[in-house]
Amino acid sequence: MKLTRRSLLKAAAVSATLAVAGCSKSDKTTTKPGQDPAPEQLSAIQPDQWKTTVCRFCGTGCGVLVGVKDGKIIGTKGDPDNRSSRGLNCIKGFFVSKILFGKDRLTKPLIRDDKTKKGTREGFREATWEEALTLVANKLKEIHEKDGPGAIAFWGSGQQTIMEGYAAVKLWKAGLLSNNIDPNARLCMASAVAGFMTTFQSDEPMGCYDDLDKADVFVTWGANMAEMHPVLYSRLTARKLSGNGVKHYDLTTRRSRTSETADVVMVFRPQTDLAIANAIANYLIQNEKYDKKFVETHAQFKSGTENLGHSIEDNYDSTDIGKIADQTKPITFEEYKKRVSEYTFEKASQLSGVPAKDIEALAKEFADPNKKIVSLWTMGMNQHTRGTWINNLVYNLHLLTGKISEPGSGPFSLTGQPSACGTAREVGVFSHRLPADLVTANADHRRFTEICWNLPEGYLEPLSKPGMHTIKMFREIGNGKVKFLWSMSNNWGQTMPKLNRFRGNDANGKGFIDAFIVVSEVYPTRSTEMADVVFPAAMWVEREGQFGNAERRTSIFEKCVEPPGEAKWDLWAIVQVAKRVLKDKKIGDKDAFEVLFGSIWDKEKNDLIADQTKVNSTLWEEYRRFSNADMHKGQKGEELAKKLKINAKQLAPYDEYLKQHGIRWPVRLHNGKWTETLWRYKWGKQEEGFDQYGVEQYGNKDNYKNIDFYKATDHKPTIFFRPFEDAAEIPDKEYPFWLCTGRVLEHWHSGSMTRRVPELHRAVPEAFCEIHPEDAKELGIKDNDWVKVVSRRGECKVKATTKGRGNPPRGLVYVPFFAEETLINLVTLDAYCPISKQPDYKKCAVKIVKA
Ligand SMILES: Nc1nc2c(c(=O)[nH]1)N[C@H]1C(S)=C(S)[C@@H](COP(=O)(O)OP(=O)(O)OC[C@H]3O[C@@H](n4cnc5c(=O)[nH]c(N)nc54)[C@H](O)[C@@H]3O)O[C@H]1N2
Ligand SMILES: Nc1nc2c(c(=O)[nH]1)N[C@H]1C(S)=C(S)[C@@H](COP(=O)(O)OP(=O)(O)OC[C@H]3O[C@@H](n4cnc5c(=O)[nH]c(N)nc54)[C@H](O)[C@@H]3O)O[C@H]1N2
Ligand code: SF4
Ligand SMILES: [Mo]
Repeated sequence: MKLTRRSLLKAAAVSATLAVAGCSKSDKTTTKPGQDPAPEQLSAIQPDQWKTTVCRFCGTGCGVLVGVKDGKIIGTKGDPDNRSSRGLNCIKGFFVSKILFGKDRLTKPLIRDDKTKKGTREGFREATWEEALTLVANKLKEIHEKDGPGAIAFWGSGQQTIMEGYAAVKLWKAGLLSNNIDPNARLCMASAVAGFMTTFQSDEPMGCYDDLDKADVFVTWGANMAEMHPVLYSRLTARKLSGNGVKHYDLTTRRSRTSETADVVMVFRPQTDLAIANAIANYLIQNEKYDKKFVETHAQFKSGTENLGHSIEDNYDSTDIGKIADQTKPITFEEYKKRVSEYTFEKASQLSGVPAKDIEALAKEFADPNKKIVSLWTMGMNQHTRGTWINNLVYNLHLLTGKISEPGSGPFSLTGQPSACGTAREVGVFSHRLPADLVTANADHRRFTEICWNLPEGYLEPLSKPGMHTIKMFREIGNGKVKFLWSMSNNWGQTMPKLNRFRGNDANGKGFIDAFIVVSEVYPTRSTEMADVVFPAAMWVEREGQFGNAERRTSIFEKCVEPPGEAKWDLWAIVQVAKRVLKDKKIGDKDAFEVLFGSIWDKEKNDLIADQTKVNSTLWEEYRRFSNADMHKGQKGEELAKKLKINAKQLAPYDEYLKQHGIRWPVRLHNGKWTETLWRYKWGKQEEGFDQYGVEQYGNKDNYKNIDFYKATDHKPTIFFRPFEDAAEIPDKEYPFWLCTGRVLEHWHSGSMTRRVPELHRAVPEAFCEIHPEDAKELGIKDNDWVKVVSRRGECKVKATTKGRGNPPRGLVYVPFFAEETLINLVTLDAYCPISKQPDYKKCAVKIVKA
């Protein structure tokens, strides 16, 4: 579609309705003409102070200024000094402060007295913190001692603050020597991480949001940015409107809001993105349209284990194929060329249903040396049983053409949660990881961690054995092997795939789990229903914290108000449990709690230090040691720091992040100023955003295009041959539809927060099942009829619509997962990518029955 008047109006409408401009700082209480003010903002009352914060929803990481008067929030607005969002907020950010005020906030610790009521919101009594903490610590200790570190589990979140994640990792990995800690980011970013690590040996994007202002071509490879990253999407549409001939290709399995403004919409059969990406690579090679010199200088070729089958059974990881799923071997360019040659446009078109001419058009964009291309993706590529592969395949295209680490060109993996990067990935809240890209299986990495944490040599050796990734963890909870679970800032009782493994109405007769469950929450949810103990948490700006967004920007949000009732900071609860669990334990000849958490403990008051800035900055300084070689100069970690190239992720001192309204790592002290990096691996002036420090220290700045992928083995990222392999479950006669699940603009995940904001709730009050009009007609289904969505695992009841925001093709239905009464995850499949272990919520087979 050309940019016609109609599409132009649509694009403008998207940006206008989704993004609300922030006022300038001098214009504190008034709103601009044409701007839709929140009721609070109409107030004539002046706040005492505007606090600097960031939105607690998506990975865009928009800045939000919070107006506080007499200890109460009286208004919010976009932060013009936040360089990720430049004053914009979407509708969720606009209403974010209202999530604090739901009528049923949890304000007291709860203990379940009546176990027969497990699975409901009844059977609890209120308790004191002392009683609840002691109970939890005793249970944890008892199970840990009796059944070992494999029987306990912590499930964290990309919505925890960075230091909450860090403290949890320290307690679990160093305190309890258990690798059974994993985040909800496993459901979200694991394939992206595995993609980065396999291709570049270094996590997180090389580029940044500034690329959106400079690109000539955008490709969304499975992302509904208009609804899920609205502020970034408005930046993309702004570039389209201002740039000359800027084009957007939307690859998707269903027409979404994002498709509406795209120039070319390529609706493909689920999973066949693998074939499309390969066909583009094949075209580039066959027609010698790739950048030969770039490939010679900067790339190596590999293939990996193939015919991986599917991880549907509990023990997939220990099967012959499961064990070697991540193995790779070097191949020559010629071998790569030969194998990829199978993927002609015709073949890709046949598999995907996308016209060959559209695939060719996109291939020609990559072939054009003068075009700058940004690839963007989120869950379409990550929630995929070949998620690591498809991430690799998109990197292939940018490596083959050298369209990477250049302003305006690069592959950009979007993150979902506000701190998926900052928390889950950077401090290593994963079963196989340690802070700063280090992994538990590597002896040098464990040794370096011991140095940073003042642990005796060899202390972390027990971590060399892998722990349980999320799906394994929950399968083992269902099977009774994991006996203790503590979850924080997530709602697994609703968001985990194939919920019937532990929700009770399982076809295999499994009942509710009998593990001891602790849930840290702010509202009653499908997870607190299954809890034995509920810890009431302080949320968003009721405490001070840091988030790290999709473009490597770390930001601080200030504490603005006190939490309600006895709700407490999650980090406080972690340290209080640690205090009790580690009582009388020694590390070497020292007190274990003192070694791990002594620096943030107020001995006089026998409590966590009250000043939250002090707690966060103390832990931050400790965490910085993982990323700053300078902090090890002249000490025993110096050699290892050099060997591990740990400087690659430099971080600034804590307070700089508030002063600068967020900074993108690597951060370098340059001419006396802590300066951020926009394009990693590209040599150039630091003050212009290029990676002077990393390249200078570890790389070669005179390389072709002045790029050096210094973290990659031999400084060469990998171009992978990865074939097309089909989805885990494919529609058949009995279950003839693909089910795709996802989100809507107004709601956040399980809806626990956004459904308590009246404006957001009213906008989308219930879930729905989008279906193609012809399919509906054939089944005799009219709009708003109740239907049952039934899979081999379970079913749910929901209203059908043929007039939703999205338009699925024939044979595919779409249901969002925000509604706890719908519980679509009773229907989904928990097959995962054998490398990243991320499950695929985007495809399984269902039938639709009129209810
Ligand atoms: N409003 C709102 N915004 C959010 C969130 C929210 O809950 N609400 N959550 C945040 C989080 S944590 C996340 S992870 C992101 C999710 O952001 P998105 O991934 O953009 O959203 P989803 O609705 O999960 O997924 C929709 C996309 O999956 C694609 N897809 C489906 N099957 C396939 C396939 O086989 N291959 C490919 N390549 N694509 C496929 C569809 O085409 C569609 O573009 O949103 C973040 N932003
Ligand atoms: N069917 C289907 N399921 C999916 C997906 C999908 O596409 N389809 N996507 C998956 C993805 S990508 C993701 S990221 C996950 C998200 O899954 P979850 O993270 O499990 O879901 P959320 O609703 O975000 O849960 C966060 C919870 O934390 C609570 N909370 C808020 N603030 C605080 C706080 O400060 N402290 C504490 N302790 N709690 C707090 C909120 O009330 C909320 O209930 O869902 C996954 N599930
Ligand atoms: S939800 Fe995302 S896009 Fe919207 S204001 Fe928050 S961070 Fe920005
Ligand atoms: Mo996510």
